[in-house]
Amino acid sequence: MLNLVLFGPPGAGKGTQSARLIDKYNLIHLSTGDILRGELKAESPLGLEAKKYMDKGELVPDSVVIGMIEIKLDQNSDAKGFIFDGFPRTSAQAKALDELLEKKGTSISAMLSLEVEHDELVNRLLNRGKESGRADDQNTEVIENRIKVYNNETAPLINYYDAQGKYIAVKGMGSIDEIFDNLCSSIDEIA
Ligand code: B4P
Repeated sequence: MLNLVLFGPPGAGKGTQSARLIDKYNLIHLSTGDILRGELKAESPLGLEAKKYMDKGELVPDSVVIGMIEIKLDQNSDAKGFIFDGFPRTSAQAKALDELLEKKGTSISAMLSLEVEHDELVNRLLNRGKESGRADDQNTEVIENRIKVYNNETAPLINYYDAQGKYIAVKGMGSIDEIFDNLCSSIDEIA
């Protein structure tokens, strides 16, 4: 199986690039952000609880997102592999993911980390906010908090995957096509 963690700060292009990678490599896309927004739209109890955190740019509690991923893995037991987009975001989530995959006799193949400059992240998110109406993309304070939370709680996962020999840095500045090519070159070396 090819199991990829697509990693990077908010606005790095994880969702954008995942949409293309799943077609090329025939993988299942698991985005915790998309799943949470789906719950929010359906106004489910989980979605309403998650909204409190998402609107402030804070992380939703680990137990909630780990449970969501477990359900999705079980629903896709015949998959050729997965792209994990926006998950894991904490060390508890990374450990839980390793355990869930081990139970299924598989593991993470690589963690691809998109590297993008701070000002470019803010510009991309504000642009998306204008086009999509996403509440967490419209307010500069919320965006800065998401980047701060990423630096404090999520970026340390680079060390976690590096220790397993799975961390690959990928240049995330440039056009969407150029970044896609960068990602494919890295994947083709390990696939
Ligand atoms: P996510 O949905 O994961 O959102 P994100 O990290 O902000 O976006 P992403 O990185 O996918 O966006 P993309 O670059 O593709 O999370 C939202 C919230 O959900 C979190 O703040 C948190 O509250 C919660 N959450 C999610 N997962 C969680 C977890 N595991 N644990 C706890 N909480 C969790 O796109 C950004 C924009 O840039 C797009 O408009 C795109 O078109 C544009 N773009 C992309 N590439 C570009 C390029 N090369 N050039 C120009 N524009 C580009």
